[in-house]
Amino acid sequence: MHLFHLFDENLLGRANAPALEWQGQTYTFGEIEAASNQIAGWLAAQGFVAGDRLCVQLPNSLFVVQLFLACLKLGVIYIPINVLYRDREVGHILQDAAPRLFLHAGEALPSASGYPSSRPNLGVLAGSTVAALIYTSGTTGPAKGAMLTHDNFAFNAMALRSIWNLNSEDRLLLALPLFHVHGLGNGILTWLVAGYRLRLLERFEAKLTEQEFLSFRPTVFFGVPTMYVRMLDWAAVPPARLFVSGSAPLAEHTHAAFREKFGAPILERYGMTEALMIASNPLHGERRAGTVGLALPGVKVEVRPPEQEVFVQGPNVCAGYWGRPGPFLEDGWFRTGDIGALSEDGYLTLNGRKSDLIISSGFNIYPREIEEYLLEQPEIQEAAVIGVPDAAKGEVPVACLVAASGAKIDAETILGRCRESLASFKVPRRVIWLDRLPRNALGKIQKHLLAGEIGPQ
Ligand code: MLC
Ligand code: AMP
Repeated sequence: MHLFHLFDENLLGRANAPALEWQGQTYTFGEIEAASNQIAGWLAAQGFVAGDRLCVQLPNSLFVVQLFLACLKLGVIYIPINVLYRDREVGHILQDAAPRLFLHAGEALPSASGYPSSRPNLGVLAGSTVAALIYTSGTTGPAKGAMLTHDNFAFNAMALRSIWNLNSEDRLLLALPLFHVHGLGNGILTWLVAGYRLRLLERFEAKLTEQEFLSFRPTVFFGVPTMYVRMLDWAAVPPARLFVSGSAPLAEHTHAAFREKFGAPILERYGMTEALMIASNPLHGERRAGTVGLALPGVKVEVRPPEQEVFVQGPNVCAGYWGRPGPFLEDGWFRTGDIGALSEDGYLTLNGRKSDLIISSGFNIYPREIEEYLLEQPEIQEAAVIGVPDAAKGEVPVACLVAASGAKIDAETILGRCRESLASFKVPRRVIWLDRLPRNALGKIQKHLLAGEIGPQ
């Protein structure tokens, strides 16, 4: 089944219904449909055919939504790139994905209004057709493009519509970036399937978003924990029926404070780029703080000894990584790299990760990527990056460095270089200079000992 079997109930069947609010304008599903057809015409005129890739590094906008739909219609593989990525990070994705075109803020965007607003013949679409590549940095080595198919997105949207009762009467305020699956898969895809009214923001900015909340009065809100931490500073939050948190651990004290102040029990769920949504606390039923709830209907979750690693199986799991053939699943199961525990009644608790992944404000940071950059600096002999707790962001990266003998270098110079080459959220918040890094008998850096070197913020 391809996605338009689901979308067309709204794109065509409810063409006059208000669909998306963007910068004060409201667009119907029919207007979204027509504009995406024109962009599809423009893409075809650039030579795009099914299977071609399009890389897009743009902030949230109406155009990005319409462009994504246009790609889906032609079977063009949509590849969103984090707007914070610098040349080094973007270059890797462009080399890996070999797109026909790279659209980014530095260039004039296409004017597609000269193309027909009628729908082009849909490409030869099937459930297995790859809809998007979402790059997620591997714990080992550079980022890999998770191949998310029409079936993956369709299953995710139908599952969320069902377990969260998302419907055409809902109003979703979407402040998440559309270059990650939280904003794209749970926000945009589910909106097109459930047909609710969506107000899209370019990004979450505490004061501005508070005003949007008050004026739009959403019934549903999806956020990462950092957003809920920031919302605790708001004077009021209009009563929405559902606040969902994910992408990073939601601290129990944040859950409690939000409930105390705004009377709303945040619903926590668990997802991954490679597997979209995996588990969720129930809409009706016990929302067990500190857990990520129960496996979605149709998804299987196991926690396997000896590492208590979380394994996932289901139609939500992506088709593999772009350009990397070979075993993606282990006896049909996807290894998440997360450590967890399953209660007798099926509630999943996440207790950390096998890798030294750092999640800061919901963005993934792989220390190896920063360490490799730091070790390219001639003045640095050794580098280790670890996550340090942060009240708002969850964790922030800190670099422990050993200077090359005789090198004259200061932290600000190093951090200045990082700011030019790495996305801002990856730039270490502090530099700790050490004579040497703690290593075990095998010579492996003992990162767990470094926290003690860092001391309080
Ligand atoms: C943050 N920045 C942005 C941005 N979000 N710039 C442009 N567009 C955006 N959407 C900038 C900030 O200005 C800051 O720049 C830097 O990035 C770091 O931001 P921050 O430290 O995080 O603070 P803040 O600006 O307050 O942003 C907080 C935030 C943002 C929560 C609004 O971090 C955010 O939107 N996080 C969501 C990430 C996400 O969608 N994760 C889902 C992954 S998918 P500077 O220059 O001042 O440093 C996944 C699967 C699943 O995990 O389960 O969902
Ligand atoms: P990403 O690779 O960006 O999709 O991030 C996926 C990772 O985010 C998962 O493997 C988890 O480590 C983490 N994650 C997602 N949701 C939660 C959650 N509710 N609680 C804790 N960690 C989470």
